[in-house]
Amino acid sequence: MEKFERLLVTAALPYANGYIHLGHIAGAYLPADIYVRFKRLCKEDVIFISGSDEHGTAIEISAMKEKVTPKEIIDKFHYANKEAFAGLGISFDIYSRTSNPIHHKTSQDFFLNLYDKDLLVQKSEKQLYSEKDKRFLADRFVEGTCPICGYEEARGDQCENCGSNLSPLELINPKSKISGDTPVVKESVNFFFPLEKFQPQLVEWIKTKKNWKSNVKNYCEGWFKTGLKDRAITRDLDWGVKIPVKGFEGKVIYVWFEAPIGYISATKELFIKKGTPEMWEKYWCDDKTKLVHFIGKDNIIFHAIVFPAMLMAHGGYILADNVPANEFLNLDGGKLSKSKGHGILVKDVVKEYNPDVIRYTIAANMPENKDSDFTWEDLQNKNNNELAAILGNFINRTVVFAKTKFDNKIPNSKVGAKPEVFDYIVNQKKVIEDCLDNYRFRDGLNEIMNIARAANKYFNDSEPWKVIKSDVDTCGEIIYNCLEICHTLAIAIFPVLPFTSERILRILNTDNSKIEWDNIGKYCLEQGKELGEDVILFPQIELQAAKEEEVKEEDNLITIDDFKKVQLRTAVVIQAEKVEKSKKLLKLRVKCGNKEKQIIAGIAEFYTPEEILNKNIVIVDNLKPAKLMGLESQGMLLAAKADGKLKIITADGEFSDGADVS
Ligand code: B3M
Ligand code: ZN
Repeated sequence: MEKFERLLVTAALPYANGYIHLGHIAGAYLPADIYVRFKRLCKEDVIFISGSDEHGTAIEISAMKEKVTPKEIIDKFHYANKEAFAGLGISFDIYSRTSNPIHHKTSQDFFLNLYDKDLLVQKSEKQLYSEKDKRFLADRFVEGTCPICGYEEARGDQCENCGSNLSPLELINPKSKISGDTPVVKESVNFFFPLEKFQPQLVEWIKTKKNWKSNVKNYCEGWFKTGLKDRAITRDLDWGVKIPVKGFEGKVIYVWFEAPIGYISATKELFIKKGTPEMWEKYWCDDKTKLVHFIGKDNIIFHAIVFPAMLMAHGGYILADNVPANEFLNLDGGKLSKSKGHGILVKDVVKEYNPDVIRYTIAANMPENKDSDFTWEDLQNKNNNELAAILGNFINRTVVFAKTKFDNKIPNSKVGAKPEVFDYIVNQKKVIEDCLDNYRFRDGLNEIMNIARAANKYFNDSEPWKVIKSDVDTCGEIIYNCLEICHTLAIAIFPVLPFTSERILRILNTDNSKIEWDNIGKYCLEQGKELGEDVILFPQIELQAAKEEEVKEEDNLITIDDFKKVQLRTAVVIQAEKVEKSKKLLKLRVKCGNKEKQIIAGIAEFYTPEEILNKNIVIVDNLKPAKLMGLESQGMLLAAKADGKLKIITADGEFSDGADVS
C-alpha cells in the first residue's frame, strides 16, 4: 500500500433521531463497506469506524415532539440503526455513540487544547432567553411572526411560508416552543473557531490531493473563493457535551464540532475493547496511516474543511488522505411507493429482500459523480437479469453438472493445463483493484461481473454436455475448472456480495481459509471432495407492476385474433410432487394428447400432490418454456383466484386429455 501501513476508514455518524434509509447507504455506508471488505481481503491492516451522532437540536426537538427524553430517542434509534446496518452486512469494527463518556472526555480535551493555546475567540451576541425555561433559546426553539410575510408560525431560523432565512431576534412576537413563554433579549458569550486563519493552510493541503473526486474539490474551491469565516463552536443548549470552562455552565459544544471527534473516541473505545488501549494513537497520529472519510455530499464542508482545520489547530493528528463523497440517490423518483407497501428504510427492506440484492442494486447505481436513481423495477431487473442470469446461473449449472455426472464430487483434473479463461481472470483482478482503490465502485462491480460472464462463456464454449459422451476425463477437467472459477467468484464478489460469497462456499463445501484477494484465479479446491447442497442463489423476484393498477378498462380489451393465439387444451396430471425448498411450487407431469409436459405450478399452498393427481385440468399449451427455481415449466395451468383462495379449472369427466378449449 505505497507509503501506508494501515488504514483508518470512517463512515459519517448518522443522527440518532431517524431510521437509516437506502439513500444513506448509497451515500456513505455501502461504498465504505465495499472498500473495507476489499482491503481486508488484501490482508491490509484496516479498521472501520462509525456510530450514532446523538447530540444537536434536532434530537432535542424530536424528543420534545414525542414527549420523551432525548435519551429515549437516541436509545431507540441507535440500536435500531445498528441492527439495520448489520442486516445489510455493513461490517463496522465498531458502531459507537457520541453519548458515551469517553466521547465527552475526548471532545472536552480537544476543546481545552485549543482553548489553552488561545486559539478560540470569545464573542458576545444578543440571544433570546426564557426566564420561565431558564435557558437561552436556540433558533429552532423559538417561533413567532415572520417580519417578511407575516406568517405566524415562522421558526427561529427560517420561515416555512416564504422561505426567508431568519434569526430569532427578527421574529415579531417570539415565543418559546418549550413553554410558550415570551423570551427576553440577553447577551450571551460563545466560542468561535478561527477558520478564516486556516484558509491558506487548507488551500495548500487540498492542492496536494491529486486523486480527490472533482465534486469534492470543486466544492471546497467554492468555499475558498467566498472566503472562510470563523464559526461558532458552542451553543446555549442543555443537551450535548458540556463546555469544560468555568463560567460557561449551561452551554454545550456545537454538535458539528464534537461529532467528527467521535471518530477518534470510537477508535479509542475499539482498542480498549481489544485490550490494547494505546493502539488508537497508531491510527490517528502516525503518518503511515491512511485516513479515509466516506460521507454524502451534504457533509463535505465538515470533513474536507472544518475537521481538518480543527486537527491542524490541535496538532499531532494525521489528516484525511481522501474524502470520497457521493452525490444523492433518489429513491423511486421521489415517491416512496408507500402505497405499494415498499418502504425505503433499511430495517424494512432487509426483511423483504436478500441483502445482497439490495447491495448489488445500489452499488450498480452508486451516485459517484452525479445523483442517480433507485427503483424497485431496477432491483427486480438486476436480480433476474444479472444476479440470477449471469452469476447464479454459472454457479448452478456447474454444480448441477458435477452433481449429476460426477457423483456430486469435485472431479479429478487429470489433464491439468489451466485454460485461457484463467489468464483473463488474473488480468481482471488487477482491473478490479484499480477501480476499488480509486473509489470507482460501479465500474468495479461491472468488472467483477465480467468474470462471471467470462465463466459462462467458458462453460458454453467447452460444451461439457457433449464432451462427457466421449471423454470423461476432459469433461472432469472442464467441470473442475468451472468449480475453481466458482471459488474465485466467491472471492471477487465478496466486497459487494458478502452473503452470497458465503453461500457459494457452502455449496462448494469449503471453508473461507482460501478467501483472500491474491487467490483470485488460483486453484484452491480439493479434488475428489464431496460438494455441499446446491441452492438457488437468486430466486426470481416478481413485483406487482405499479402500472397494473393504472391499466384502464379499454386498454384491457383484446381482439378474437389475440385470443386465438392462446392454445388451451385439456390435460391429465400423471405425476405430482413438491418442489424442494419452495412453499409455493408443485412439479407436475401432465399428459396432453400424445405428448407429456412438465409444468411447475404455483399451487402448493392450495393443493397437495395427492389432491391434484389424475385431475383433468386446462393448460396453456403454447406458452414459451420458462425456468422456475431452476426447473423448466413447459406450460401453465388455469386456476381461479380470489380472496386468498385458489381453485384449478377442471374438465372432469367430460373430455379426454388433449382436447381444444376455446
Ligand atoms: N450527523 C449529519 C448527517 O447525519 C451528521 C454527520 C456527522 S459525521 C461526523 O448527515
Ligand atoms: Zn415569511
